[in-house]
Amino acid sequence: MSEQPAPPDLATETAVESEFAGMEVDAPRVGIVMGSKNDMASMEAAAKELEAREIHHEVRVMSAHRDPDTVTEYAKNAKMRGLRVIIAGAGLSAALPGVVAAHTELPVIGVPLTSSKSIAGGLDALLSIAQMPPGVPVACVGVDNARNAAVLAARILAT
Ligand code: RP5
Repeated sequence: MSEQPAPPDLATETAVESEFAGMEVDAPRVGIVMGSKNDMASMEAAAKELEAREIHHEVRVMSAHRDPDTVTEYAKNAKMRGLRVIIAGAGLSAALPGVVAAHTELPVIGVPLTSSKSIAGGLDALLSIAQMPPGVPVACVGVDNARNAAVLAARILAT
């Protein structure tokens, strides 16, 4: 005797439907944020890499120091909006990746950037991003290596 397929669990289906209600089908999976429009020249390498891999992403400029409320709101809503990974680039006292990580459970990849006021070739930003306190991790790629952040984001999405 052939086995009958299990009847649909309507409660589960309804719960799943409501979870995805309002979420765009092609919502961005990766958010690329940076502390200044002056960071765009370095950070566009991440966007190019994601484009080449046909990974839907969005790009925003927001500073942890200059626009703290915007950063908080963005990070808090990121998961609900369908984002799976956030790439955050910043220079100098590069707080942006850490502040984003403080407000979301999504993986955050920090990109330390050089800027006109950097010291020690971007070591300031590198340490700001890498030296997160225990319990609030931020992955950190090399200085100005936004492309690697996108490659890592792609690998996270593939898991
Ligand atoms: C950081 O300060 C930004 O990420 C940028 O790398 C650096 C300098 O910002 P601008 O003065 O060039 O806007 O917040």
